[in-house]
Amino acid sequence: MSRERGTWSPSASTLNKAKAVMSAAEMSGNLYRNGLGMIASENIVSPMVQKIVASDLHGRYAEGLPGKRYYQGCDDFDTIESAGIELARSVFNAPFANIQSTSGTVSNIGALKALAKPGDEITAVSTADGGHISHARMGAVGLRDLNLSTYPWNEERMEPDIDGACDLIRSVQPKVALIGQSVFLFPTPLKEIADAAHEVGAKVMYDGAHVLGLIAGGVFQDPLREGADVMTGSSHKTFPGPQGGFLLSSSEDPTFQKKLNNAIFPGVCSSYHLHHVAGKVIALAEFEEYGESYAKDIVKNARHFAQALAAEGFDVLAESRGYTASHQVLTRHGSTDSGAGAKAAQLLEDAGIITNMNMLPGDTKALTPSGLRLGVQELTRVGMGALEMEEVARLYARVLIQGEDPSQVKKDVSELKSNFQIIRYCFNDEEQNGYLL
Ligand code: DSN
Repeated sequence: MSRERGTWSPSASTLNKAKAVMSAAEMSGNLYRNGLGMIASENIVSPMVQKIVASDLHGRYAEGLPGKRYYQGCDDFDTIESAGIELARSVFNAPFANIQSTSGTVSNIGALKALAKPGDEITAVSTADGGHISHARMGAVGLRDLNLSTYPWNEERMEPDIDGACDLIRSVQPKVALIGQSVFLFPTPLKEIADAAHEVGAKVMYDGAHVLGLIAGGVFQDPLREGADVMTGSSHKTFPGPQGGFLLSSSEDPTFQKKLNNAIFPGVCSSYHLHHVAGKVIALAEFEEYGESYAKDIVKNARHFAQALAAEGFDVLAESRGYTASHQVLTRHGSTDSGAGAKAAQLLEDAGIITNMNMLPGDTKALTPSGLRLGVQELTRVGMGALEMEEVARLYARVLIQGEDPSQVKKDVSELKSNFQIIRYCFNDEEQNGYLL
């Protein structure tokens, strides 16, 4: 086919492929609009964030820091990023904030670049116990060629065994003591670990990806005051911004701060998705206004949901600790490595409830785990409370305990969700209290 410049009309098959992609994206949106999004690492962004993410910034470049750029045309973006750095410092109560990283994992790679050299030792939670893949040799830790030792795990308390972790740190003498998980039910007793780490000259890195909104909302723990030197995190989980990352520090030392900034650019990012940075800034402003009540409501809902699931007959982990102190709830659906978690997740999806299978203590295979990890941050964001948590637990029971046909349950899921179509905890326009999904 000859293509005259500027006049190319795509062949039907190319156009159809693009249309199929557009339609798949719309259907994905409908899945969540009519269903219950309960993946603990996801959230929905406010309409103002959606708008700025779709702005002209999506195609622009910036490198460096505000006022010190390698490209022209950045003055307005400098205003945005400077406001964002100030807001992040305030929202996370951090002397240092870098808001450029494009994901939590990228923040982790950057932090590990700043804190360690290839061949150094690192201690972290194992992926089997809920550590993130970037804490493992298969991920960022391996990319940086660090020698990993993992903390012993206290299954009853669902946290590192603190004495064991401190002993490990004292014996391995790592450069980095990494704390934090993707399965994150309870705050980590950080002070003891930080004391042991600092005693052997290690830096403490806290991965707050999942719980960043809860930390900023003052309802989880305060890592930067409890001994963490650096805190990394995602901007799109309990912190309800667009996908991206943060790198924060308790350090006032300009040389260390420069090292952290350099680790992101030029360390691991060239340009850094300016539209998402701008979205993070709006989300930070919204969080400053509404974050505290959002965080409180998330934890209240998670506890209530866990109790309601237990009352329905589910095996909910960590009963002795009140099930959860975060946005997450863990349920066991069969024996170790049985794949019961995968089957449960599929049945729930057939009923319009979107979750993820998850390894629980004892499981060794990521694709056939026994459990589910559930998050209530998205349901909370559209205004669901205690009554709805009970209703959702009943819907789970109909599918997974009573064995009802998921397609029947799906109708009631959709009916429930139809009453929760407004995004809360964000700036409103003049006509309505919140925005339609
Ligand atoms: N793997 C994601 C999670 O769901 O926890 C985090 O990157």
